Amino acid sequence: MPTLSNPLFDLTGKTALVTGSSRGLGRAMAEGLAAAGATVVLNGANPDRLAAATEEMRQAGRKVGSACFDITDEAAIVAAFERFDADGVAIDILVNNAGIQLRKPMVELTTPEWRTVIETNLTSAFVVGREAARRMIPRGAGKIINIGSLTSELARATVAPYTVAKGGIKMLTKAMAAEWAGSGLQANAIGPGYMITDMNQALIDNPAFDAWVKGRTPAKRWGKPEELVGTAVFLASSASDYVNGQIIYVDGGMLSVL
Ligand code: GCO
Repeated sequence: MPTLSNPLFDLTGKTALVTGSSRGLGRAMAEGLAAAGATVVLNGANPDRLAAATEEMRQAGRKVGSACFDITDEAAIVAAFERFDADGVAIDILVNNAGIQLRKPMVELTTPEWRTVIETNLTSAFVVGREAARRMIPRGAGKIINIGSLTSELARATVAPYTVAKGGIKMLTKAMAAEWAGSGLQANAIGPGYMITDMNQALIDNPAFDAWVKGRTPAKRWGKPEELVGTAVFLASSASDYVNGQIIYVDGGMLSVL
């Protein structure tokens, strides 16, 4: 991980909670925020996977803790933030990353399946964001980074609930800015393009889809999770103190071309 040269991007003394950070994009962003000086609180619902990730980062010398809770369980979220309060942990940076994908034509989709994706990918960002903001507002400062998607802008067949949720993430980010910017918080979003993750492995392994991504993306390749780190550090740092309600696409140019 490259070292920092500009204090604007220095996260020393800050604590960052990254939901869904045992692996994938969340883990990559957690590593990057830690490399920029933050103390990172990893989150996941699977205690074994979370403990392993936490230990790996601790062995690497990172300042890291963990909070095991399911981001679809409001009581668990509230209890986690009450534990932060009791332990004197102030969450300065929240990355609402946790999410799932469910690929199925809408005519075959059940309503419970629809609700599960919306709850996991959108409602969770509201609930965790609300709990974080309730603590950030009295401090007059805080950074909220929601993770959107190319599908925050464009739809793809068979991923309707994911698309609707990620479109909601874009507008939730603006709603957070509308209500909380005046209290010193900055709420923004990152829209990853087609990234190499476990969630996308089935697509990567599909030669036709792989060729489509490489042909449709000006950069002619899938993105790497660590390629989100620069944008995450920017939005988590004082370098973005006058940036609010924005979504920054890290997509190899896909959204910019027909
Ligand atoms: C899909 C993928 C996408 C990517 C990403 C693109 O099935 O099309 O899962 O949704 O994960 O969100 O920005």
